[in-house]
Amino acid sequence: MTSAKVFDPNLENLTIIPCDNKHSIKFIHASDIHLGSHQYRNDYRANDFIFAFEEILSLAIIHQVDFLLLGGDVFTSLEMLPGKLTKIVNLLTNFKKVTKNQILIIAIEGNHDIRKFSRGQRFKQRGQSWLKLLASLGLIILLDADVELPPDEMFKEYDFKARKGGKIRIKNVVIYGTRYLGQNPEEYLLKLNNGIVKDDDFFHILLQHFGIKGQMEHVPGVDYRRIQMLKERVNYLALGHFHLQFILDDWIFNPGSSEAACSSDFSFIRGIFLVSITKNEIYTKCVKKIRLPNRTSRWEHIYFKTEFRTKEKMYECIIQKLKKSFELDKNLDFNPSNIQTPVLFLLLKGKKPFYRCKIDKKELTQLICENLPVVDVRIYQKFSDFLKTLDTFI
Ligand SMILES: [Mn+2]
Repeated sequence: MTSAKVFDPNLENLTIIPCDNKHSIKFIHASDIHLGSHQYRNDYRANDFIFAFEEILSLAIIHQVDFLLLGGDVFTSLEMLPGKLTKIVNLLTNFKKVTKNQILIIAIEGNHDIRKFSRGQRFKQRGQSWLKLLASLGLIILLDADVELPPDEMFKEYDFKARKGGKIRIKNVVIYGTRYLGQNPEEYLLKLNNGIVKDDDFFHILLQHFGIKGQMEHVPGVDYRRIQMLKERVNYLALGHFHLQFILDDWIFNPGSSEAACSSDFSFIRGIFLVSITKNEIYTKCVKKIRLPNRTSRWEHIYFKTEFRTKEKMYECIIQKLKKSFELDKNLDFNPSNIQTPVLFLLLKGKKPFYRCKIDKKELTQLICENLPVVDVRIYQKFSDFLKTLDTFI
């Protein structure tokens, strides 16, 4: 599959997988799509994120789900190039048409959806997001409960006319959602819990954008013990925020990012959840993990034993070494639209080059992309002033 698919969305002719249990309710839980990522840096990579989104929408049709949950960070920042936003709007319009508006997309804002990316003036006017625009166009349902109101008033039923609300009922499922609650979501947990009406006739989902402490090293998150109280009223805590997938106690679910938004994402297990709920005496759920076809990556290490006289000589050496290493892999082609064409992570080690040989990352990236089957390059320089012996390097 290739990311070129985004230019020709084909949601009409998908083969639907028949459902074995007609009484079950099905949904897909995805998160952290980061649309707009890499849009200034690399167009092929920027399309990868739209492609991942298209893949999620396709899976929603193939599995005939009742709704689709997006746990925040749908966009990577408030800055979107018009061309990319147009593609996303067209994709959602087409999805709505093909599904006859029978599969609602339910989203919340993550920290990235409300973040200004570039330097310059501080962004003061809060409360804006592209998700709000998509909701106002009727393309998604944005759940945005007002957490400043008393608990019994904060989750207002979604109003399809005003296109606003904090909860929505689909069949026997009630979904509650708020925007990103900031750095200390723990403060709001009791209030959220009190706002959710306990009723065992319904299956309750709470959609939130925060992580759980301990699931990712050195990344702060909510203490698992403090969240226990929600278990009384919430059957499925649908999270977004951490790009690494995790499931806790068959109750807390975090699918991870849909496409690798940063270098560490490439090594994480990530994807989406396909959930089916059936009610007999009580509700039972079956959660299937689905991996999305993502962009591949590749690491290369180059060790400089000598100092180069010119930058050009050094670049030439890098290209030659990479060519040699890539030759072993005969299946690679030069089509950057193909997600099998990897992002290259290049680690340069050894003797620090002379000042006049200082690497221009942009220049070297371009040179590598022209000469090797890679879509983009990330260059890391770990030079030392003294040549280490080979054994310390190994
Ligand atoms: Mn994210």
